[in-house]
Amino acid sequence: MNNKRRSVPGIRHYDGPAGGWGALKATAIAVRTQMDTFDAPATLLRTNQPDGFDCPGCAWPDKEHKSTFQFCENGAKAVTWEATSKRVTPAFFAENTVTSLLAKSDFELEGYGRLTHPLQYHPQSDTFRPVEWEQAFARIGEILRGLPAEQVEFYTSGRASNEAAYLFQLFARELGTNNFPDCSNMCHEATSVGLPRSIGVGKGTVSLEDFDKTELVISIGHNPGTNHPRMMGTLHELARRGVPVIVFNPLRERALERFADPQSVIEMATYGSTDIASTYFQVKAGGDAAALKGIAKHLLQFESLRGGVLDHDFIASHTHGFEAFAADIAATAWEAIESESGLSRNDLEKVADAYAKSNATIITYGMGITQHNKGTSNVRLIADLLLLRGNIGKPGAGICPLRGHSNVQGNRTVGITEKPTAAFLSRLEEVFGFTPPTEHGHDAVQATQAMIDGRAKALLCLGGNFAVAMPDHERVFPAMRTLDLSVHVGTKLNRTHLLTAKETFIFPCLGRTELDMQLTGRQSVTVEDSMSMVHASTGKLKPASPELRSEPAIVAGLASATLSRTRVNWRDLVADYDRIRELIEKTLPGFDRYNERIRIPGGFRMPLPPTKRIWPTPTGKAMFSVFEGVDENRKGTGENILRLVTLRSHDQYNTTIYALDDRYRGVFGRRDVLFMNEGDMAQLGLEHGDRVDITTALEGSIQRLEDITVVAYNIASGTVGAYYPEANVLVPLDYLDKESGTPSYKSVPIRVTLRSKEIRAL
Ligand SMILES: Nc1nc2c(c(=O)[nH]1)N[C@H]1C(S)=C(S)[C@@H](COP(=O)(O)OP(=O)(O)OC[C@H]3O[C@@H](n4cnc5c(=O)[nH]c(N)nc54)[C@H](O)[C@@H]3O)O[C@H]1N2
Ligand SMILES: Nc1nc2c(c(=O)[nH]1)N[C@H]1C(S)=C(S)[C@@H](COP(=O)(O)OP(=O)(O)OC[C@H]3O[C@@H](n4cnc5c(=O)[nH]c(N)nc54)[C@H](O)[C@@H]3O)O[C@H]1N2
Ligand SMILES: [Mo]
Repeated sequence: MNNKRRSVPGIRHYDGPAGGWGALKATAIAVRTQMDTFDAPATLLRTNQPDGFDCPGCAWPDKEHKSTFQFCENGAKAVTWEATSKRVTPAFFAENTVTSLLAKSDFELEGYGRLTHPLQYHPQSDTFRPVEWEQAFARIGEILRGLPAEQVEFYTSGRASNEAAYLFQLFARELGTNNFPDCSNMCHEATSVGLPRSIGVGKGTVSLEDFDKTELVISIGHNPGTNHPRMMGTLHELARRGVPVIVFNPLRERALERFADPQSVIEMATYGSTDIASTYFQVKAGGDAAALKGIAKHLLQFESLRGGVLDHDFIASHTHGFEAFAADIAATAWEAIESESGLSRNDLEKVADAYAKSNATIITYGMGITQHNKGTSNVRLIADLLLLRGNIGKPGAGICPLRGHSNVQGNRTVGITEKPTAAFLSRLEEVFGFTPPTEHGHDAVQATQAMIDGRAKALLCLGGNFAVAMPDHERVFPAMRTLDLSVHVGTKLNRTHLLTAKETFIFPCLGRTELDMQLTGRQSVTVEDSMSMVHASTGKLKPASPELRSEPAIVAGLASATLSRTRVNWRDLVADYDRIRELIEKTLPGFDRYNERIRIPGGFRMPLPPTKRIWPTPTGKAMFSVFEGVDENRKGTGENILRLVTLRSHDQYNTTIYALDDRYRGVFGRRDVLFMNEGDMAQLGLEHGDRVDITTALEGSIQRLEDITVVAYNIASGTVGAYYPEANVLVPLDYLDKESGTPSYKSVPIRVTLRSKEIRAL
């Protein structure tokens, strides 16, 4: 850090490791500000225990779900945020109009606490008022029956359990639509589309045991210290075993550099830490495809010079398309690779060398790969690199997409998809006796477009904060207001709830941590983690309010009030969730003896044929792909273009802002910053602390974000970073990966203009 740099309020250099005492302190603060300290320790101890609840924080697995409590700062924040003692009651809503609430920040809205009553919007008074559950269901049923089914959108956020998600899709399909926008469409859709084409299954292939056996990990475009903190334990162990961890990330993320394990007595006592990344490459945003192609190019060259690098037997017997892949790599020029990735041919040779020496390699990746114009092709390129050396379907090796929400993978498995398979639809028909629609439905961007065009009239949200999570708020927010009906099932108030339609309802639901009692007694739900392990989650806490209902109960209530000739006995299913699981077992593959196997601690693994080198692709082989050129994204128009990545801070869970700090990046009490490389700043005549306006630099774009403070940061040249969701206004709705529909949140061409040299006070 440059000593002469002027000081900017809230910006301080952070020198320590990630984790360590700072993490323990942050946990204590989360507990103190959200919970009764009496309940907190027991609640936290029940996270990810065989008879406890699944941590709502992330989808990283636990070893057999029976290890001793794994300390995790952000897991603790997620749990205490839900188990908070704060409440938003009818009295609160009577005092605050929707217009006045819309002026509050996202941080304030959720910070008011847990929703306690079902609510209906009253336009005359501009307030939400309590409503009886059954009365609300009846009115919603009436509206939905008056609409063509294709005008109704069913949005799912990935925290919903398998049981709730299954009932939700059943409701939609019996009504007659496959419109399933979901959070996965903004997240790992590139994985769900790309991996089936490459290996036949849209899921990762590694398990935790593979990390014990691996010889090399390449980590691309994810920030585990913040977003998958329990993964840090695994990375820490690897580093201690001397396994190289090679990182590709435009930002220097502290946890990937140095981490102090709060579970390690020695590190905690000595203020020690462990270096995580053996090598850290600050690739340009959107430069990974170029880098991956460079690594492949070196490998092919090593092979022709010295041989023994490619796994020829594997390629011959298990793959298809190698020649076309190799020809494209040979035709890709080093010049293009270097300029697009920002990395040198020599740097990439080091990676290729380490990769050629390793007998078992895992590649992990996150949003830095998927949220680009060619996210799907990026994912496939990662698979290609692994296939070259037979790194799929052998111990210690494989592909590891880091999922987002704790059950986003499970939601997809149980049928939340706008493109259902014919096999699944015919099973639904056989089991339930209604004919589900075969026409493909809408994903998240298509649903929004349908709302904008007036082709969608109702939006039902099973969790989430749809409008805020989406790009292009200037277009998405007004679209919410054109609807006849919006219905939200949630735990806390958020902005999407307040963008009211002609009629709007908010239904408060039980969270993961809470006791779920139904007619036959206490219920458990099930979830699937990033490594395809399905297990039970059982809440124990007293519900935040006696009025709350479970998500399955709310979905069933809506369905029975809407479908006058339903073939499903909704009430019976909600009485005992085992009955929902029986139906899942009957209609979907991989759930044999579902109820029996989730009663085994740790649960069971969904079938993953590629782990046995069985490839459910049309050719029966793993498929190499061809990534045309090296550009992952459209170039902007005009001069001085920078590439914006939108990021999560350490104190947020997606659109939920826990606090205004981002400790490891040295930002405190504010979020209105633009991380910028010092060379780029000098070139544009900008100083640390200057205030700028940002505009999107794509043809015809009008997106704009005003008054953002420039912060000098260790970030790849040409790349700038700002926080999600504030920066979502800059992402055009149609700036996306055409194959998967995923918005390109990590690569928006932008331009900055100086607004003021004056430093903004906090
Ligand atoms: N505490 C917490 N946990 C979470 C979440 C949360 O918000 N808070 N969100 C959950 C969800 S839904 C998800 S999807 C995951 C998200 O987890 P991540 O995938 O880690 O998501 P991001 O924070 O968006 O950050 C991505 C990382 O990619 C880097 N990056 C950006 N662009 C590029 C690029 O072009 N190339 C490369 N190589 N790197 C790039 C960024 O610098 C950043 O370090 O986490 C889940 N877990
Ligand atoms: N610019 C930019 N935009 C992005 C991203 C990015 O990296 N950059 N990331 C994208 C990604 S990866 C994702 S996954 C989406 C996230 O999109 P969403 O999943 O829609 O958003 P969340 O912020 O996770 O949703 C928070 C809300 O969920 C509700 N909630 C919490 N717990 C529960 C529960 O147990 N049950 C129910 N019913 N509701 C609950 C609360 O009311 C809370 O307000 O955002 C996407 N948007
Ligand atoms: Mo996500």
